[in-house]
Amino acid sequence: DQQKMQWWRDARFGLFIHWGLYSVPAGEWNGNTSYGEWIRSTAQIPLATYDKFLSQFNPTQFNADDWVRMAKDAGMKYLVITTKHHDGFALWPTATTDFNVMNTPFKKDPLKELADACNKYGLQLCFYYSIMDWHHPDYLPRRDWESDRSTEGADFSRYITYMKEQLKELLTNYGKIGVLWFDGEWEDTWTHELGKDLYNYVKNLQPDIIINNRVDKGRAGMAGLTRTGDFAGDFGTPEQEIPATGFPGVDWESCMTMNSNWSYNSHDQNWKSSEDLIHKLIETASKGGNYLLNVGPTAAGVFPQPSIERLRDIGSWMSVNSAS
Ligand code: JFZ
Repeated sequence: DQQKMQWWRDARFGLFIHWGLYSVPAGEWNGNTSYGEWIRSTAQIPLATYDKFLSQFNPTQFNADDWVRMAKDAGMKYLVITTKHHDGFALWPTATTDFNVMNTPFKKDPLKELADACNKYGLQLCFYYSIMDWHHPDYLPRRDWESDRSTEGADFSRYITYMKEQLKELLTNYGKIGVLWFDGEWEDTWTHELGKDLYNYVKNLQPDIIINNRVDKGRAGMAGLTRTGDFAGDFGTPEQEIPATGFPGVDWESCMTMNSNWSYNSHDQNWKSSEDLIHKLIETASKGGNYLLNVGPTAAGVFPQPSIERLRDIGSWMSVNSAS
């Protein structure tokens, strides 16, 4: 297990990508411009309305090679992409649901293209996967405003089978996956036992995969950073903050976005400066953590220009100051 962590400990720096159907409204709904990847929940969009984004997801400008090269040039060693966020949309061709990328005008597999580009540039491809799912009929609980979706006949154990089928696809069709980055574990239906079981399931499919602490219950953020007790997960995930000190003997990763949203929001111009981002990378690395820096690509498939500029600036600094 120490062995399998080695590449990740050496890596220090990775790219987080939030990209999915929520990129289509680009943060805006009914005149409110403050939304991100939570838009279906926070703007209370009915399922049938949200489903219509399927026909509008057409990233004709997507070029996996460009994305991975920008990460590589910034000095990043791995890439974590949202294969399925809380909205339940699957960014790959899956046999488990129609709610997937093949039913968009794009009709291609972005994960396959990213896997090829990661192989080419020597980055580790990693997958974000949300346990919470606002689309699947067997996922519980419903959002409290969703009176149009009955819970009658819903069976959470069937949802677990569904997750495992999806994870089997993700872990058998794209070669070696570096990290499984779980999220959305905080609702009452998720338990410590289910978390341990899912951890073991993923490990059986790829023995050397690294799994974050959000697979287990009650391990969100800093809570999971101590290794005492019976917890599943290989590293902790404080968010939007760098802890005051490191945690000797504990692996952790700080994830952070460049503006105020994880997914693309055309109105969000609250960009951190390149200098600020470089300082945060240095501070995180100096405390023994990894830095996972986020970009929210547009529905057309491109990185926002301010993100491109910041990645470039970080790369310039890295080319002078990093060891490899
Ligand atoms: C989660 C998601 O809900 C969010 O949309 C985004 O993907 C982010 C990276 O992860 O949000 C969280 C999860 C955990 C904490 C905070 C926000 N936490 O542990 O403090």
